[in-house]
Amino acid sequence: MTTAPFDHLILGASLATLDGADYGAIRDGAIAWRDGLIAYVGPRAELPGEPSSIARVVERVEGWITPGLVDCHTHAVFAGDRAVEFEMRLQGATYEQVARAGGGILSTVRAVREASEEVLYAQSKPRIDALRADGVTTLEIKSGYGLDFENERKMLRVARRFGDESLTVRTTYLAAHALPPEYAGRADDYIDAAIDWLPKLHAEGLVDAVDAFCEGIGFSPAQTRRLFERARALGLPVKLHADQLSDLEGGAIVAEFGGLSADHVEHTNDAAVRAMAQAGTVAVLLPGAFHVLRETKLPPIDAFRAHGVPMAIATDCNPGTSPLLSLRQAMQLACTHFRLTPEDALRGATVHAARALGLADRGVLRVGLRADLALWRVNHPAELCYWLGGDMLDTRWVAGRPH
Ligand code: DI6
Ligand code: FE
Repeated sequence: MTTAPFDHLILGASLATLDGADYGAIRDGAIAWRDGLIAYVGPRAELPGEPSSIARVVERVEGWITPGLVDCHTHAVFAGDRAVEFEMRLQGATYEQVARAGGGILSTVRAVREASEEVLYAQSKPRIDALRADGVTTLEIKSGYGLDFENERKMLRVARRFGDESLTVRTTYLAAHALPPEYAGRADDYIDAAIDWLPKLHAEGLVDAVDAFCEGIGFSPAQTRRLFERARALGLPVKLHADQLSDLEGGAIVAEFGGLSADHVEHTNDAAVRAMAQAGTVAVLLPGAFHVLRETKLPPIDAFRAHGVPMAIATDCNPGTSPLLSLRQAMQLACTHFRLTPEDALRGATVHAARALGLADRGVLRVGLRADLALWRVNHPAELCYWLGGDMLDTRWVAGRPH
């Protein structure tokens, strides 16, 4: 008896492979996988042999198949919410004023510290479920609302629990997010502590990357560099909340460390863009935060394009500046606010986002890569960036298994 070369074969859908120009589109396509890896992707007409003889499962579907979406920047694990702060900002308070008055990130820190691990998990789960329901198959989650060893650890443990066979989770250590009240006036001491916790959490297998909030209301470039040096010594990749509210050379700092990504980047200057291009650092655009904060300073999209810096798009799902539960919606905002094309936005939420996480095995439909796919009820992939809201996902497959 001969064994079928494919576990699973899908016929009939159009494919946005993102491998090549014009979405890498293949109409009336076929895609097959074996052991969780793509084994055929191409036109149906070029499939070798009878479908029923070459695959154990043959499905006929309609719609468009894209790579599973990758949300490469979230703070989706937290407790409580900040709706009151939203109301304050609508009455004229700025994000920085709210933060300096003890609200902002620190109000979420209080809620996270009070929550047990179970409560933190239960409160975060609906958000993770919403992101999954809109096509996310790989999700990054940051710590950064614990700001002490036990509570950063609690956040990372909860984040890890969301990772399973139906969702890849990458965790990022963001203890350098805000200065906790017990360290008021002692930011350097706090960074020392955060540097000290990192190897312990890494030894527990809880850390995939290291991040910081380099900003006037966050940490200085010098403090960021000290943390990054420790990350480098441990072999951990870095990324950074860079140049969101002001230009602190954040993009250049990440490039200096050969980092994965500089995120936000509204105020990043031209020299830093060039440094990012040289280092292969991805620019992660977060249009949800831009939208909610009613920002007007656009990230240097043309410069990123001119210098060949890949642009990723993420939700930045967080309780303060981006309570955004759909990566497709972030793609829509990237098109409307930043004038990305829908094709660029889709690449931003797949292949470039995977790169921002250091993952080279996904984000494109190509033989040999993971069979992480999303099937959408749309007539054209641009529709993914066109609708505001709605329910367009038919099925997601993660490593070849439907979920
Ligand atoms: N920038 C952000 O977009 C989030 N953190 C950061 O440094 C916002 C986090 C929050 O306001 O809770
Ligand atoms: Fe963020």
